[in-house]
Amino acid sequence: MKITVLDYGAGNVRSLINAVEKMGGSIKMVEKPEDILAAERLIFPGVGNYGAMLEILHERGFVAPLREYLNADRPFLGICVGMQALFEGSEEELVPNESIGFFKGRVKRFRTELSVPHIGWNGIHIKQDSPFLDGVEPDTKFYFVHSYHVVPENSDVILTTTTYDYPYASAVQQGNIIGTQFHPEKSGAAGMKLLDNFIHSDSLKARGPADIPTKGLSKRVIACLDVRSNDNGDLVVTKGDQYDVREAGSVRNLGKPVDLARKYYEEGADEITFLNITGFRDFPLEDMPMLKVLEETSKQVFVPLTIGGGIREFTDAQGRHYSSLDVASRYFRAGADKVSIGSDAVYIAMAYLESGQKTKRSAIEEISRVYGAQAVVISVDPKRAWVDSPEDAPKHHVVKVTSGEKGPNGEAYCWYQCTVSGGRKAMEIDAVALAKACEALGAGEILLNCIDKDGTNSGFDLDLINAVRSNVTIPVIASSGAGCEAHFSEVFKCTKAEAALAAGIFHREEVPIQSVKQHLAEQGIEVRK
Ligand code: 1PR
Repeated sequence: MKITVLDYGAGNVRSLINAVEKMGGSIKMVEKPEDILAAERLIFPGVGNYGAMLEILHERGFVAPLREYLNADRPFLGICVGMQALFEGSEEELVPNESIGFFKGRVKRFRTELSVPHIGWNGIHIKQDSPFLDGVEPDTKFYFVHSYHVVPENSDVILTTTTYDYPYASAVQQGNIIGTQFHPEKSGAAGMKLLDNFIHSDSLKARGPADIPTKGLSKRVIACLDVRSNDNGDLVVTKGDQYDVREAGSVRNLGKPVDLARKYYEEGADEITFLNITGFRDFPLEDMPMLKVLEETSKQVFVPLTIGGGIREFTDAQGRHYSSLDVASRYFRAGADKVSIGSDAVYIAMAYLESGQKTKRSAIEEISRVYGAQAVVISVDPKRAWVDSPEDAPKHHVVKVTSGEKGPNGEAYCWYQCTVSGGRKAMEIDAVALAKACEALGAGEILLNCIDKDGTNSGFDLDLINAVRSNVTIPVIASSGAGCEAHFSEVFKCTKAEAALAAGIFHREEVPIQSVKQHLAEQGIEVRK
C-alpha cells in the first residue's frame, strides 16, 4: 500500500517514514497540492508550533486540497499537531490563518498543576471499536509529548481519552478520518501495530462504541549513551567516573552507538539519549558520524531519541555561519525527536538573568519557537559547591544535604554550581537558577546530571532533584548515580522527577532495564511493560 506523507518541514518525519516502511508501506511525499488528492492513504505528522504549521499549509496551497480530501472521507491519519490541525483553532497561537476546521472544537492548553508539556507513556481509554485499534492489549501505553490537547464539540468523534490530571480526547475518529495526539511511530511495538492497521485494514470505519479503560502515565526509564571518538578515531559509547572517561590513559570503549541503542530499545528502554560529549569543541555538522548514528538508529528504534552535544551557533573555517536552529534542524531531519543543550544553555541563561531581556534569538528560544518546547531539553552538569550555611552563598540556591554526605571541611550545605565544556569549567550560576531561566526562555524538559554522583553507583542526588523539580513546572529527568533497581524506586518515591536516566549500569550489564521496570512495578510505580 502506498502511503502519502504530508511533511511541512517541522520535526522528525524520518521516524514515521521508517516506521511505515517497516510495516510494509511504501512512501510518497507530498510535494505539490495535487499530491494530496492523489493519495490513497494520507498521513499528516505534526510536531511543533501550531501557528507555524498553519502558515506553511496556507503558503504551500495545501489547505483546500486537504479539506476536499477529508470531506470525501478518504483514509487519513493526523498525528499530534497533524490532528490538532483538523480543528477550528488553537489557544497556542492566535493566528490570522484559518484552520482546517474539519472537526468542530478547539485546541486548548493543559490547565493543571502537573508539569507541562505532558511527556511520556500514557494509557488510552478506548471509546470506539475501531479497526485502527485492533490488537491493542489492555493497559498498552503510547508516547505523548504535548502542551495542548483538542476539545471536540461532538463527543461522538472521540476515539480514545487519556488522563493527565483530567481526561481529555487523545484520539478522534469520524469515518475514515483518524487523529492521534500520541505518536504511534514513537510508541514501540504497540504504535507499530496501529500503523500496520492504518496501512493494511480494508476498512478503518469504527464498528460502534466501546468502553475499555486503562491505567495512567508511566515513569520513564531512559538509557543514555555518551558518545565520542576514541584515540583511534572510532565513534564509541563511553562512560566516565565523574565525567572522566579515560582509563589507563585511553577513552573507555563500551560498544557501538547504534547496536547499543537497538539493544536498549529491545530491552524496553522508554527513550534513548545520545550525548556527543565532545560536541562543545568539535562542530557537530562536521562530525557527520553522529548524524549517521541517528539515521541508522531511527530505522531500528521506535521510541523517542534525544541528541545532545554541540547544539549552538557556529562559524566554520570557511566563514560559513550556522545558527543553532540550523544545527538542531539537521539532527531532527536525521531522526532526533529532541535536542539537548548543555554549555550554550548556561551562557544563554546567564545573559538572560543579567539583562532581564529575552532576545528571541538564543538557541533555546529559536528551537522552541519552531519545533515546540517539547523538543528542547536542557542538560545541566552541576557539581556541589560546599558551604557551612546558606549565608555563605547568598546569591545561590543552597540546600542542606540530607544524605549525610559532608564537604571536605565537614560542610553540611551546598549549592549546585553549573559547569560548561563537559564539566571542565565552573560558572557563577546554580542549577536551580539555570533551570528556571531556561524554562522561562522556552525549554520543555530538564536533564539533571550531577558530576559528584556520575558513575558512582551510589544513587541519584535527591536533594538536587527536589531543589530543581520544585522550582520548575516542566518535566525533570533524574540522572547520574544509578547503581541498582532500588535507586530508581527511591528517586520516584522521594522526588517528583518524571523520568530517571542511567548509563553505566546498563552498559556494564549490571542491571537489565527489564529488572528496573519489574522492580518499579512491584513497588507500585506505574511503568510501561
Ligand atoms: O555542552 O551542549 O556540547 O553538551 C555536551 C553534553 O555532553 C552535555 O549534555 C554533558 O552532560 C555531556 N557530557 C560532557 N562531558 C561528559 C563526560 O562524561 N565527560 N557526559 C558528558 C555526561 C551524561 C550523563 C550520564 C549520567 C548517568 N554524562 O547523563 O550519562 O550521569 O551516568 P551513570 O548512570 O553511569 O551514573 P554541550
